[in-house]
Amino acid sequence: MQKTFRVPNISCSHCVATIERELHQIDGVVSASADEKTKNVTLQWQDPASWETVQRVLKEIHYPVEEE
Ligand SMILES: [Cu+2]
Repeated sequence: MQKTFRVPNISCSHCVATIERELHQIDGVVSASADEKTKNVTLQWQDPASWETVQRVLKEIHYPVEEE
């Protein structure tokens, strides 16, 4: 699975580093790349990771995914 989504709370390179680090810790995440300027995150994952897990983790670290 691959998805690009927006995380409005991204404000600097530290946010980017935190998000990438936390996402990589989810079992099943293949790649995670956040962009400071666009506030977009591009993520690739496989089982046992799920979109629900990703959303929950980002919410827990105070970088919730933008509502669509
Ligand atoms: Cu920051």
